[in-house]
Amino acid sequence: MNTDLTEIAGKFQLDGKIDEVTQLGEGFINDTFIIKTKGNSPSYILQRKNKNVFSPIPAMMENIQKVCNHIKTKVEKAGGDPMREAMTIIPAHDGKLYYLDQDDEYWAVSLFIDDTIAYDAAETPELAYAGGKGVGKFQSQVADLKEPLTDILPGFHNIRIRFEQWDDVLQRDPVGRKAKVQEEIDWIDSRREEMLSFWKLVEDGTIPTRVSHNDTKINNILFDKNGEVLCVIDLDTVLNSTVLNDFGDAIRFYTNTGKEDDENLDNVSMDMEIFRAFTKGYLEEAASFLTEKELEYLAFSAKYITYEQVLRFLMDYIDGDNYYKTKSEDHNLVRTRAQYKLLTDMEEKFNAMNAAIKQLAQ
Ligand code: GN1
Ligand code: MG
Repeated sequence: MNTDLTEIAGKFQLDGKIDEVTQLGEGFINDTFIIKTKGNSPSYILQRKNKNVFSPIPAMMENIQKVCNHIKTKVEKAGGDPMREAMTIIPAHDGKLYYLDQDDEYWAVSLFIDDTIAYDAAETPELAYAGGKGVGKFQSQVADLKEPLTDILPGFHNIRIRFEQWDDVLQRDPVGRKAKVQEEIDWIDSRREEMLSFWKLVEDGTIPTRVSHNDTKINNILFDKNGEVLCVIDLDTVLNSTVLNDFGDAIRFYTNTGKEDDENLDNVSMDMEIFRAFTKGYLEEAASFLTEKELEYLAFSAKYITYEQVLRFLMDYIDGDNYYKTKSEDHNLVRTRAQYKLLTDMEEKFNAMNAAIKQLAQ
């Protein structure tokens, strides 16, 4: 990338003089950097937002700002620190929530919250419990956000729309990979009706639509040094959808005993102890607002989101790897198989998940 990151950072209303801008983490979607400043001034997160995924970016930034402001008000009322317990978006010098560079790329900046820990895996039940409380608390903080958010990701967790994309990619087979993955394609097709019948309940309002985060993997949460959740980050995907997406995606990520792209499928399974711990924390915060129908489908949502993830990785593989950043030619296929292994283990443990939820919800 030839972009001058310091110049881009200079377009925003930062405190202090910029010292250096360096890459942070390896996101699948956006490019993320940290801006260090001289002296005692704060650090910042700089992101190039992926305009092929989120569209339009200005509306996405408005969504994020609405959610941040709403949470800040809640935190203040509860006597907390709104600068640490909610994200702070830093506007550009012209007041916009983003900067558009000469290559038509969108950049955004937020305050870096220091003295926090981001985990890549839920190593202990204690951490999973704290994460569950974090996701539940986030949902309860935004539960009364009445203004609708702009849908900048049409069909994100909507399996009906995913199937439209799926059918289209399979029909096009743009890079000739389809014939190699017939077995994997059957995994998707054999569960189509089951998944659609769940989504119908969201479409007809049986399962309510609320403000949801939609990308609740553990590294999208900042923990404080005592292991408590401080702040939920990565708000790009906040949407009006079912909150079951958040529970399901968290279970997909937290309970996996292997990696999301584990090549050794023996490593991959669903850890029921982590499931119980996350769910306990989640229900402590969320049970008061969840409806009976939402509770009834909690365990199913873990299967739903994991299935969707199998579909998305496989669809991207067949499409020629246009969506997710990949590190090898068959990376998306490796991810597909690892997530499918997780799905089949969830299917085996479905009754156990439901029993645990029943007990914890009492
Ligand atoms: C992406 O951006 P990141 O890494 O937090 C993706 C999620 C997937 C996840 C898979 C906008 O999340 O939906 O579940 O990768 N985000 C988007 O790890 O597509
Ligand atoms: Mg993220």
